[in-house]
Amino acid sequence: MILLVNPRATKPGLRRFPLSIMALGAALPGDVSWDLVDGNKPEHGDLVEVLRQRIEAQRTSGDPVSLLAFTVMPGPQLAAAVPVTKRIKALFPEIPIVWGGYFASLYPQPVGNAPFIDFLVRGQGERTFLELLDVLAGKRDPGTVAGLGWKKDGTLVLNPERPWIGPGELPAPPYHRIHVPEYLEKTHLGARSGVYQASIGCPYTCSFCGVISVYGSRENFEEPARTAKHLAFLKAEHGMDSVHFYDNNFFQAEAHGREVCDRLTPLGLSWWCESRIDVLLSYKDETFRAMKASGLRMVFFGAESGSNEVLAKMEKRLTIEETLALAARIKEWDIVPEFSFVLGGPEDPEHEIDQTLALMKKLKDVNPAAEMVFYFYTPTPQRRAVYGGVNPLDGTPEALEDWTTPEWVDFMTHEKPDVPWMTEALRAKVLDFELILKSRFPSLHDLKTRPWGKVLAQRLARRRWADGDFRDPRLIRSIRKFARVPKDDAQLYGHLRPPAEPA
Ligand code: B12
Ligand code: SF4
Repeated sequence: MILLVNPRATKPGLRRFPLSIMALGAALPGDVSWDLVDGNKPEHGDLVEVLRQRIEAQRTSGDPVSLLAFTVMPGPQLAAAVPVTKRIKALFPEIPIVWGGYFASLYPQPVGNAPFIDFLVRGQGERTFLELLDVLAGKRDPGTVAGLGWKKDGTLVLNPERPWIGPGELPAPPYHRIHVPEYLEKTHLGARSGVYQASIGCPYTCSFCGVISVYGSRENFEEPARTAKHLAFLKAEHGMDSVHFYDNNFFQAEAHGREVCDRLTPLGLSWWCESRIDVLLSYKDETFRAMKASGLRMVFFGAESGSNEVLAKMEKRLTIEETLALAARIKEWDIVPEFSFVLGGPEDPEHEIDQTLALMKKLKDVNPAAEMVFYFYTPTPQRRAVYGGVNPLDGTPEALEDWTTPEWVDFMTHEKPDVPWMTEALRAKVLDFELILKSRFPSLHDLKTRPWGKVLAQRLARRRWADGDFRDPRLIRSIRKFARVPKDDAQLYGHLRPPAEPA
């Protein structure tokens, strides 16, 4: 029995299909027994105990656990994964443990340094995982498995990367191995929202992005008919009414985008995806019509910066003029754009931040429905040049446990990276602006602020927004804090949860 584990990455109400481990399980041959253990399920709060009981039960059933495979993303999921892996290894030292996913792919060295992890897999996992089973069965030398990281006399050996294959060559997600309704949650799109990924990778070269570090600058799509078939199943069998596409870059060639929309139209789903601004701007009106007709409600775009100079340094291949044009064009089709920004690069962050906040203001003038997403620049390992010319591994911890401290979790979530060029004052300036913006224009995603709080904060923010006065909005902050719906999940983000209130 192989246990495929998704350590807690989010709170139960936000859980989504655990696609990474579902993909691994689906690729295993029929004679290999496997199961999924999803730490995002509320009943899996104490994941060590869940795994311990499961391993004990398997021992007596005659199909003992032979391998534990963890998927780990940088951020809170890593903070949850480390103590669980460490404890399980201490309890069951004989069971091999393998880590894969974005953290092991971007930062293999600290994973390799951890004595409680035996193997790691970089990049696409399905075929590497299968070959690892041969290694464990003594049928293969670990040095021959592309994509594998293993230990030779206690030292990490990273085998060459494995060229990856497209989704069309991989098995369908094994929905029969999860309880689908548990994963259809209420979102701004619908009452029973699901997720899906129809392509792998991205063909661009943005020099701050973790996707191309892992998959290189290449993208491969599955056939639109296959996408529609899987989504039709989820709708017919489980009543899914909406879907977030997790593709890094959903639209590329216009004919392909058009076909996807045409195939989605009969399903009547509301949907969200991520796309490039320049790509959509190049599409014809009739394609926008097809997108709208197919239920496309919102598109997430990497606008990244309000400075063309910075965009060029990021190798974004985009201009602010294109971003403004797209904001206007997509408004005509009543599709909400969600513009994401990477603020605070190493060169003159103050000036760059001013330009970016100014662009956000203009975007709101052009298209008041546009949503803004704020991230702070966090250097990420790259295959080529790194935006800002910095060493992304500089100062990063060698020990895996050190990555789980709140400081490094803040780094990985791109919310509060402790980088030398960002001052507290600059960060506060961005956060104050964000607060006024999101009070003046309450976000569709904001399900946490009570309606009265939104109305009151909006009134107070209106004048400030018009006057461009973003300094120290203390009163608005207090109102929004007071109006927050209390957190319903005591285990939110593992160790990052606030300490329990004294009785
Ligand atoms: C779903 C998702 C989430 C979900 C997680 C749901 C869950 N699993 O419980 C949520 C919304 C919680 C989330 C949050 C975040 N995410 Co996220 N997320 C994604 C997303 C959109 C899809 C991942 C996915 O399921 N893909 C489908 C599967 C099939 O592919 P895969 O994960 O790559 O898995 C394959 C390989 O990696 C490998 N593999 C994976 N695990 C394992 C394990 C083993 C044992 C093996 C052998 C192989 C293996 O094999 C798999 C099959 O080929 C990706 C973007 C993307 N499209 O990949 C971002 C992405 C992974 N997230 C990212 C980030 C940064 C975050 C956040 C930090 C963002 C934030 N600021 O808050 C948070 C924090 C995460 C956390 N809590 O720790 C980045 C990571 C790169 C980076 N720069 O660090 C990505 C790439 C987005 C991006 N474009 O930057 N995320
Ligand atoms: S377009 Fe998006 S996913 Fe693609 S390389 Fe740039 S930032 Fe990464």
